[in-house]
Amino acid sequence: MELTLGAMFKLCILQWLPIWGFLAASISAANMMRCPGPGWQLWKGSCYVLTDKTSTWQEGKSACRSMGGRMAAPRSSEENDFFVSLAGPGGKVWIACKFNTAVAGGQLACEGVEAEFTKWHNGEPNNDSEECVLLKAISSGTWFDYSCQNPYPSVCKKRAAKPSRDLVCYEVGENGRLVGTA
Ligand SMILES: [Ca+2]
Repeated sequence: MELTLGAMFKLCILQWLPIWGFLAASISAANMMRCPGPGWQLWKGSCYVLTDKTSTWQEGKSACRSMGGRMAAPRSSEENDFFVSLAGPGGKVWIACKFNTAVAGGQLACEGVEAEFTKWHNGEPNNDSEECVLLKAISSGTWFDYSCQNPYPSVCKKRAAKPSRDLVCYEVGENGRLVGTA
């Protein structure tokens, strides 16, 4: 490996080499994970963003796919709180929960599977004609069943990018310190 002093260069290492493995381990895993493009926020190994336009629930689902992700639903109280921060003060956002009206009584599916975590507002769900689920930051992140045709932003999610397991590259600054992954 030839190093050029006094200039920024790219350092590529094989992570299994012990000495470089130690160096790589000194950089936190969180810093090594990245989210694509502007607006995506990293949270626990996944990237989240709101669609930039309001739309029906179904269009929101398509918009998430077109950004390489999928519409997301919180799976825990902690993730629900993150959705609240993503929605911003007063925000109302579509989440990937929808009632299957083909089932008697309507079965709630979140991200395509039967919902295990829910956070209904008092009195909700309250209307058989409201099949989609809206999370309201202004109501402490509680959920409301809503008509799917209403226009709101949707929460999209995708996995954060990880560097290759075998070869990882870092930018090295003039002072010899690692600047970041390249
Ligand atoms: Ca309702």
